[in-house]
Amino acid sequence: MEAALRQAYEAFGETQAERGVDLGAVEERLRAQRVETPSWGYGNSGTRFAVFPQPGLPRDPFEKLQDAAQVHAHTGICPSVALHIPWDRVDDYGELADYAASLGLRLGAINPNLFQDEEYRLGSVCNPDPAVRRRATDHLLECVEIAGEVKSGVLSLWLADGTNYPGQDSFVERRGRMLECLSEVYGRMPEDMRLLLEYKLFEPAFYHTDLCDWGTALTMCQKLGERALVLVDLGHHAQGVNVEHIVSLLLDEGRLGGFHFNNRKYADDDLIVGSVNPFELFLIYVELLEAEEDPGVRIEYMIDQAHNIEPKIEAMILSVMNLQEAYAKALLVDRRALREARRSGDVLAAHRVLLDAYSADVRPLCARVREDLGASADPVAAFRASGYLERVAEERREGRPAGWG
Ligand code: RM4
Ligand code: MN
Ligand code: MN
Repeated sequence: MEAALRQAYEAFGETQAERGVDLGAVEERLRAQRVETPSWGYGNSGTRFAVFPQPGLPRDPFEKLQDAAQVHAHTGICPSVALHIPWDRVDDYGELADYAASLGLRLGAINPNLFQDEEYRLGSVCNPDPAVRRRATDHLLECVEIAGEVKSGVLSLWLADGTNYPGQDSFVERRGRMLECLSEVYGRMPEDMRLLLEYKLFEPAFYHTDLCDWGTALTMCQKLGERALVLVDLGHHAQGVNVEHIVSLLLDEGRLGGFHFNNRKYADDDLIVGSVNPFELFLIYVELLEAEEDPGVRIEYMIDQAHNIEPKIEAMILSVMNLQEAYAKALLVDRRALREARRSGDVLAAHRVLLDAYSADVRPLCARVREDLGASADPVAAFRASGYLERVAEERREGRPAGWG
């Protein structure tokens, strides 16, 4: 560790010791933090209007894993990668899993794609045509198989189903169709597999969305069974919705399955995690602290991001660093003082307990933890200095970059 950083870390340690913080325990939890990155975050993506090409993009799932391995090497906490099928379809999933292992990675959540085929114009599992529902269900079953082959215990499902015009279809019938299809899939999942159900307010449908919020997702999960859990994507709510409250409610119901971290200003913007609203991220982690201490609780922490103008690997690294910092700050919350302030009705004392933790500069702490993990104190600088991007830009000149096609 550089001298200046070491000094900053020591000063931080002294301040926290005065606050009664057990720094060893905080560091242990930071070392155990895990974040899964998405294969699709390394390939091409764009807005509705344009895709801006970048040099050195991966051309297949194997190369996406190479890029993900860079993120893990520099941050130390991203050993797994989510796949999107068919974007990441390969002939031999065992080979892909072995390749991941050779890079020090493993394959994570399997994400089916029920939104790009022509047949899904009126929806997938909610489609009025039983033949289309059959096709959608078969794709989900294929993804259960793949999850088994790559030893991932997670099927992560987002449905684009919805309608564009009032009167277009029956809400209730659509819900029944969804339940029927998902029940078949749930029934075919092995005992140790979990189904994560992700909701989203709108888009691509503009009048109604079949799974539009935590309530529609939660009630569906309750009907399916206890291994069906809700996934919260931070960009999938109406403006002003209190996401940390939703998180606490789902935890209390034992139905919080995981996150898709990203950030937004307006809608599903898929920006760098913590870039627009870092305080929200901190507050979400505050809600998670106690639940994480329950050994029965398993939450998948995943990033779901699309980088349109920013360099992809660096953007992913920055997202992970922002997650580390948000978690570190949450771990500094004086929970005893918070409980006391709440009990005595001291509104501002309670609020200030949070502000006190939030305002700490945890960068030296996170740098130290990353070094302990064998990663980089300054991941972005280290990645830039490594020359990786220049190298792959040269190696990957030929062929077609992977993307949402
Ligand atoms: C959706 C949703 C899904 C993601 C797709 C690409 O908005 O967030 O999780 O797989 O985008
Ligand atoms: Mn998502
Ligand atoms: Mn999204």
